[in-house]
Amino acid sequence: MEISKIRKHLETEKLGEKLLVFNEVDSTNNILRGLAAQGAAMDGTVVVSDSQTAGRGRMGRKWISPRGMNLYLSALFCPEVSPQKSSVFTFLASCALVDVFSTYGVDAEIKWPNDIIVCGKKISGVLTELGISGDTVDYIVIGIGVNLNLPEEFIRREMDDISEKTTSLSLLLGEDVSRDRFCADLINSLDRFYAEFRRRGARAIVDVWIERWGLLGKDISIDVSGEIVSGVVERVDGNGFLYLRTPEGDINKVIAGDAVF
Ligand code: BT5
Repeated sequence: MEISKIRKHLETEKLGEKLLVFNEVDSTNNILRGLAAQGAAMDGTVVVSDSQTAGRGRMGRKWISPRGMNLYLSALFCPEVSPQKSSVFTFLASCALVDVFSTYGVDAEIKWPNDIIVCGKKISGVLTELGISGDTVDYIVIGIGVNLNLPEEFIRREMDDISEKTTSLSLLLGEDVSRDRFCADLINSLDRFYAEFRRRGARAIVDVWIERWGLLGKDISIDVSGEIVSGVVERVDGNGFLYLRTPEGDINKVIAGDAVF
C-alpha cells in the first residue's frame, strides 16, 4: 500500500495526521501499542500494514492476514473515558465500517460485539485493546481487519473450518477494490465518528450503533464463556453493555461474549 495514495483521499480532523505504512509487521496493534508506550504516537495515529505474521483476534484467536490482499489497520485514540466505556470504541469502529461498506453498495450487518457480517459471512473484525494506568485509560487501540480482495480459492484452501463463514468485498462486488482508497475511506469514516464522540459523548455513538445493529427488542443469544444467555434486548447502556430479558422475566446484563446465530 502507498502512503501518498492513502493521503490523497484523506479528509480528516484528527485521524491519520500521523500515518505509518509497513510491508510486514507481527500485528498492527502491537506496533501501535509499542509506539504509544514510548510516547511516539498521538491521538489519531494510524498504522497500516500489507501483511501480518501474527494478526490476532480476541482471546488469543488468530486473524488470517495474507499479504497484499486485505486491510490491516490500527488507530490510536486518547479520549478521556473510564475503562468500562472503552467498548464504545468497538461500536465506533463498527459504525464506521458499516458506513464505508454502504458506499460500496454493500449492506453490512453488525454482529455484537465486534464482527461485521455480509449475507451471514464475516468480512471484518475489530480488536479493541487498552493502555491503562490504575483506573485511567491512557489510550485505546482499535485494530481492524477487512477482507478486501481475498479470492474464493484462498478462502477454500487456507481457511478450513471458517471457509463457509468468510467473505471479502471483491467477492461481493465481482471485482477487486483499491486497498488505498478503502483505507482512506475507513480513516475518514472513523474520524467522523470520533468527532461525534468528542462533541456529543459515548451515548451518541451507542445510539447510532443501536440503529445500525437493529436488534433492540429482538430475541438474541450470546455465548458467554461457553454458557448461552438468551433473551429479548431490553436496552444497551452508555458503556455498550446489553440487558437481555429472559423468558422468566429476569434481566441479564451481558458485558462480553459472542453473539450466536
Ligand atoms: C476479531 O476477533 O474479529 C478481531 C480481528 C481484528 C484483526 C485486526 S487486523 C489489524 C489488527 N492487528 C491485529 O493483530 N488484529 C487487528 P474475533 O472476534 O476473536 O474473531 C476471530 C475469529 O475470526 C477467528 O477465530 C476465525 O474464526 C475468524 N477469522 C480469522 N481470520 C479471518 C479473516 N481474515 N476473515 C474472516 N474471519 C476470520
